[in-house]
Amino acid sequence: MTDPGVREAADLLRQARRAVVFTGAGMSAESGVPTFRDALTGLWQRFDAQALATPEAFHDDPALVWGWYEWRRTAVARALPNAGHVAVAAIEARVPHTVVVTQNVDDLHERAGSVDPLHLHGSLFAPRCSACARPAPVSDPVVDEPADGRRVAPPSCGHCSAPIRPGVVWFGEALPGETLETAVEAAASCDVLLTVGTSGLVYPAAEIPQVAARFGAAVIQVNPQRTPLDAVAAVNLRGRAAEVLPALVRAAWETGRA
Ligand code: BJW
Repeated sequence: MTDPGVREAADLLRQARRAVVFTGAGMSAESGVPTFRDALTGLWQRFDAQALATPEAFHDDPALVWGWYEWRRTAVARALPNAGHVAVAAIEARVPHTVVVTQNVDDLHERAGSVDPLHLHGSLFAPRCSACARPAPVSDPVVDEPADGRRVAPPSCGHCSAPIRPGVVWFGEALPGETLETAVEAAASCDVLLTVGTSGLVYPAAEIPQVAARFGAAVIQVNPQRTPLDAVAAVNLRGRAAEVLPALVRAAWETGRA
């Protein structure tokens, strides 16, 4: 029998005319990509991810930070989208005007079939010059990247010779303006927002479900843990993305009114 929360969420999704799917690191956890707040391993276990994801860390020790991102880029290149990513693409195909907004810097939504997800925090696959901001070529992921990671000096910009930096948004940096604006507009005009696998701690991204709720949308949350977004969610589904999202799609469209 379908869980009553899943049934309620499925009814909301089936009736939606505009939806937003808002995702965080938990979305990719079952693809083997660690969440941002999981303990780091290998060379990086002495560090806090929150301290590595800053312009100051890159300035002080570029090889440490570039090595960390190369290790993560290799891990993502080896990972596959999970059943949750596939379910998000299915929702997008069924609910008109669905916008996928992700905080993730991986490309697993795209590889599962989502069309142009909005990346609020950039991408592991869009390095740029730290000085002149020109895009830099993306090298092939290293096949024999050591499991424990390694320090790697960043390449130099072909134009101005400054170090190349990862194309992600670090703490203290502005999010890409147009992307954020599009995401906020989608949240303000949707009738359902599905938030998946985010701790809801990092701003301004965490505002997005709150904007949707403020403008009258029903917020559905998928997360095994409680988060500050519980307070705005009409339905809280406590479980993992790769299990709950396919169940939601089945309940909404495959088993009719389950
Ligand atoms: C599962 C699961 C499964 C597990 N299924 N679920 C207002 C108030 C307070 C502070 C601020 C504020 N406004 C701004 C700030 C400062 C700061 C901030 O928010 N700090 C907080 C820590 C307090 N924000 C910023 O600095 C932002 N910039 C900014 O505000 O600029 C202002 C400015 C304006 C104009 C000019 C200049 C400046 C930038 C924030 C950038 C965040 N970047 C990062 C790193 C990206 C690159 C990288 O990946 O290395 O983005 S930080 C990190 O957090 C990453 C993530 O996208 C982001 C969110 O994390 P997420 O996705 O929620 O992951 P986790 O790990 O936290 O949670 C995982 C969840 O999954 C958990 O809940 C699990 O339970 C769940 N889960 N398994 C489903 N299987």
